[in-house]
Amino acid sequence: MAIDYQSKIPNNVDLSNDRALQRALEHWQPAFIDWWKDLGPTMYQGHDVYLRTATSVDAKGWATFGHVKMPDYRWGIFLADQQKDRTIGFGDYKGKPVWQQVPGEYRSILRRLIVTQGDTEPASVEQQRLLALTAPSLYDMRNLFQVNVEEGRHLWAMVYLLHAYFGRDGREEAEEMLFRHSGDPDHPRILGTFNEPIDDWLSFYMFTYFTDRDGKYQLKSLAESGFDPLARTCSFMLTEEAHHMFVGETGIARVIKRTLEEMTKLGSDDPEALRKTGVIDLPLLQRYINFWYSSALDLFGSEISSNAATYFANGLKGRPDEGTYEDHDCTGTIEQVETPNGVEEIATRNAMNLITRNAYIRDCEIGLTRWNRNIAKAGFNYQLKLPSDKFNRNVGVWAGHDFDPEGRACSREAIISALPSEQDRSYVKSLMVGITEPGQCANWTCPPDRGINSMPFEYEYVRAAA
Ligand code: BYC
Repeated sequence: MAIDYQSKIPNNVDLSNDRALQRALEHWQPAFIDWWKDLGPTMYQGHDVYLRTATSVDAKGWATFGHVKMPDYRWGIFLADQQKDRTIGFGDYKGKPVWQQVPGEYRSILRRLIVTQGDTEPASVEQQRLLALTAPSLYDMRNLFQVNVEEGRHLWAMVYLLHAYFGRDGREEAEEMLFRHSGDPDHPRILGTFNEPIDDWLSFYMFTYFTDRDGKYQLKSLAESGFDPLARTCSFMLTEEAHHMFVGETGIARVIKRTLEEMTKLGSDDPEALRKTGVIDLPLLQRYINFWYSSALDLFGSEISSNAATYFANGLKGRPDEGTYEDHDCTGTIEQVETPNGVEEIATRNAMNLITRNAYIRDCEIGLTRWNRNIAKAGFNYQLKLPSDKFNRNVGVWAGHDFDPEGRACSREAIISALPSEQDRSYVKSLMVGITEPGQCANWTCPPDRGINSMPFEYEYVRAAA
């Protein structure tokens, strides 16, 4: 169905034919806008920002670009088109028609999955709210805002499901989404990483590379769901997610490119000498990778999980790209899972978090290979690496065990020294200066190869309202 932009809430779910739901969502809308104004991007709410907005949910007609004030962004409800005769692709109900309503016996687990997913979206906006003040260019500032408005829309996606399919409890959960806040000691966000501050741009690029990529893999798993409205909304969210990971990958690549320029000029990779030129040395970058990657691994839950087995058995959450697997039942097979007690044989259904995480890890490697190729091309013998999955873990079988980035048992101090130090963080913060001249770029990074939507880097992506 085409997107209806005439309604107060843009949608392609025929909202105007369900007055009760429309009223409930119109009631939630001002609370969302208040939250956005209070806890969304600071300072720039009145500026015109060059944003893309969804115009259609198919691959061809996705987006339109134009200057918009963020509070006027048309947040709405967009689901990928319904597939005719879709059946459940895995678990005990494989081959049965997908559900258009919530099956009563799975109501509370489905609600929990949707709430956990939804909670991350406003969390990330809150985490990033001060970043615009130190944006390294207007291009970057625009990308930050694009990511933020789309996370806001992803919240809308989950709130729609809660309102439309979970009655009063759903409405209460939707309110809670705006009540919990990232880092709030009394009402924190649900998952660990989403309470970590993101107060410098290196962290933002790491977050969009590693944490948004967890988002991609979780959404891919939920896009397989037998609960069809969840599958359809996650399918469309995935199309928006791709740009966020692009921001991370190219953001880190630009930092590396700039550092390599200074390394080449100096003929040295000495961090001290490089810091005098105001760029980010590669060992510091590695420590940021160690931090954000290990935190992202925690987001997959435990390697051995009866929750994950239940989700799979009941057709609620599959594996990413479920269609590429041969066995969609997974009852008669086992996985070898490494644990502190040695390798254990675990029923495949109980190892779903690990299987999803392994796909994620392979995807993470792609960026590292590209970055390392550029380092080698510049003639330097340094390789960025993903740390071992045992390093710095707070969730799962390795939580509470001390392993270094190579996966060797180590002292607590060795872990701490592989993570960003206070000195690293304050050095990175010292580099953060807001650049608001079109076409200018902070010294610690460099302009991208191309701008947004064929516009040049020099374009005024963010401007004061006329
Ligand atoms: N922090 O069996 P376990 C995104 C809890 S990011 C705190 O090990 P399970 C985005 C767990 O809830 C993607 N608690 O794990 C990115 C459970 O609690 P209960 C977000 C954690 O349940 C950037 C207990 O520990 N989407 O979209 O198999 C910007 C034992 O659980 C953590 C989703 O996560 C943690 N890290 O899997 C914006 C998808 N990990 O039930 C957005 C929905 C686990 O005992 N969520 N716990 O009270 C899920 O599928 C699952 O909840 C998880 C955990 C994968 C997170």
